[in-house]
Amino acid sequence: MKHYLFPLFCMVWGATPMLAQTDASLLQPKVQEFELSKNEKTVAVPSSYQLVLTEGSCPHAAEALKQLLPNKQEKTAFKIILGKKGDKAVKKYAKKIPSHKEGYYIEVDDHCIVIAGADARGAFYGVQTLTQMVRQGDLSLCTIEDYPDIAFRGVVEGFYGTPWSHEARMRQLTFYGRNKMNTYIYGPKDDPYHSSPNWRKPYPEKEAAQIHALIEQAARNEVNFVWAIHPGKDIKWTEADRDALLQKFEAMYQLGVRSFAVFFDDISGDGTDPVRQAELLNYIDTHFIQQKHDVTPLVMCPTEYNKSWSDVKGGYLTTLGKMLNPSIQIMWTGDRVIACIDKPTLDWINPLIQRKAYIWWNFPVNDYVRDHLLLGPVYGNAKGIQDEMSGFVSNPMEHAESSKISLYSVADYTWNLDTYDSIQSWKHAIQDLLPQKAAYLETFATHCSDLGANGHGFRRDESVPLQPMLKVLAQDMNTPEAVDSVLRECMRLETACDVLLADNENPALIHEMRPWLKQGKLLGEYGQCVLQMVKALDGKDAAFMTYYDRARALQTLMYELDMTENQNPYQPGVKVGSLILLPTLNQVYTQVTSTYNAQHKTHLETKAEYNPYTLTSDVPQLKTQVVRARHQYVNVSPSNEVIKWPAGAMLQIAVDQPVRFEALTMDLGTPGVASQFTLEVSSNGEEWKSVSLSQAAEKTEITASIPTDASLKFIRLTHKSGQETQVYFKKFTLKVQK
Ligand code: 14T
Repeated sequence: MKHYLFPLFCMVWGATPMLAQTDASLLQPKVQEFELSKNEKTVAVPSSYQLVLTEGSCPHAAEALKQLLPNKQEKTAFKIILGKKGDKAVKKYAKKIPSHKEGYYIEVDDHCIVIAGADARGAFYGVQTLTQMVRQGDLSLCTIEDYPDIAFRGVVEGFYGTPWSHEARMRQLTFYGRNKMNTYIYGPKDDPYHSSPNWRKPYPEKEAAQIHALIEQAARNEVNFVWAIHPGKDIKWTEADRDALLQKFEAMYQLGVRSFAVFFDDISGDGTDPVRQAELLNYIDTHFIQQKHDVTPLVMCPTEYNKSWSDVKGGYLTTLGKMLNPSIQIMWTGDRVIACIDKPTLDWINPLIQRKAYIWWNFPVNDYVRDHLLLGPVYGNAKGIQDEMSGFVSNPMEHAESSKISLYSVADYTWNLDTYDSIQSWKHAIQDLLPQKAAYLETFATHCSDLGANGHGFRRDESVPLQPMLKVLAQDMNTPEAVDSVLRECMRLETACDVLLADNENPALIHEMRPWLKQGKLLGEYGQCVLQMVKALDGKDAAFMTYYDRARALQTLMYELDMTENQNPYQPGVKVGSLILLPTLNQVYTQVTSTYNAQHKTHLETKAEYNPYTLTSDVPQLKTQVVRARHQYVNVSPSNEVIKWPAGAMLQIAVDQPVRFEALTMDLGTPGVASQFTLEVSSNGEEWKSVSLSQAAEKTEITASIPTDASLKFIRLTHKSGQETQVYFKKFTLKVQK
């Protein structure tokens, strides 16, 4: 039976109200069983108390309790009893403690609080729950039975790009503890000592000291610090490399690591052999993991880590499933690299690997859409599948603080799948991250959640509450209700961005979001201008022209921001509201300006923004890549994947006005591969002239200099060898002259 008491108090924007009693619906993650005592009484948070516990039994829980209620005294009537199953202190409550690992039982009555964990971590989680209750105000007399639905819950720092800073990681670990996540897998792709070739070497002193500090911080927060190694790019299947790996693990063990993972993702060549992988992992399991008696089960990430990349007949997954020791966990991202998880996902993979998949959820990671910040709700993972997975960890953005919006909800989902409510959880996350300015952050995040077009085809909804009015506006811009509500929302967005830009409550968060906040502010201003243009259309005064001039200026400012901030080499730029808000505003801008031109016989610019370049391809993995013009350069976004390029297939870029193509630079990842391709240019798409490609020996870069011709509109690259080839697609940059 679940009894939630719904608050009589409304949430007040920007402030956490003090409740006179406990609101179970606000406890995070949502508790499994909450029962109010029949008398519905409350008790004030004790100003002093006597602590009853078995010394040393739950040190982190005891420490957290001391932080919460420092005023522990010997002789006070009010008691707090803290312990774990088997402790004398909680013997009386033994039957009430949930049998699940990491579960706990809480009982609050008017002279005593009991926190009894199924284990030490459960007791720590009980204290976290009590902490949240205390922050709400008086405590309702109640009992709580709580436990996680999924055994391993948390985060895998597994993205490409700038690894999180040491300070960011320290803050993350506290956050995981507070939200009952027990796993942090350390595997940043850009840490040289995690991957090839330096995985064999010990960390230098400074890095080792930092990792040691992280391990201590993880322990204080009851988080397993899982250290991952990524050896597959250059591993030799020799005893020497096997021993090198074991030695590195031993060195990490000496530093304090008690949980280990081996990643074989994103590699090609010899490292991908499943028999060798399984032999190595079983060896590590038998000779290292099982020998130490304080190490958690080994985790591995397979090379075929999602369904779309799996060749079942090739037998990779089946081999791992058969050979790997049963205690070794196998990670899985789902049906695709970026996918949400449901029952069919697990029904497909679990039988193949003969165990429950350990989910690596690739959200909110944005390493393939770096011009977007993903601040929206966490949704799309199924309920009712808790018993089919052994773990669920989220791969976040390189923006650590901003990722907490999603991570809070991942904690919520993985603890209690069936009561998970994505919108409610998202609102609570925002409240938790920035309590004083939550309403503003919510407004901003509402319009900053989609990923834009991307090669993985993974999208998120955006601007949801405003969508109905945006759709009305797009159909008929002369609908006053729609004009006014969109105008008001744009004003709200501008205000929100200003308030957040000036805010001091969480400087690390604001620092990460700054470029997007600036863009959001411009977008809010732009929206207001465009809608004022609509309102001024019938006016007899000069207002229209003023709004028009400002709208044009704001378009330029948004473009300039996109060209100057967050200039990473992958997806440079800063996008906000790109799913529906900005496109709708641009459409209204075009319409209103065209109408004005027709009425006044003027020639104002009607185009809001457009991309003269289009990409077409019959290479399935390249079809959805994005082509962008920046200054003199036209770039196709690179892909992290191994591209299977069919025989005769091509990639074409077309431009809608003739230009002069100067040169092409590309990187397909392999020396000598240029000879398999032809490059051609055309002015009409029918007659083609070929251009020679050059590639220096041993180099992966390919260049072509294109003979002067100012009338070109097409350029295409065709694979001419008679059979499919595998390449990377690391760079494709065309230099043009206007
Ligand atoms: F190991 C994995 F499960 C995994 O997802 N690996 C990477 C991960 O590090 C990265 O952050 C994530 C999102 O981009 O996707 C995987 O990276 C890729 C994705 C590809 F499509 C690497 C190569 C790819 F071809």
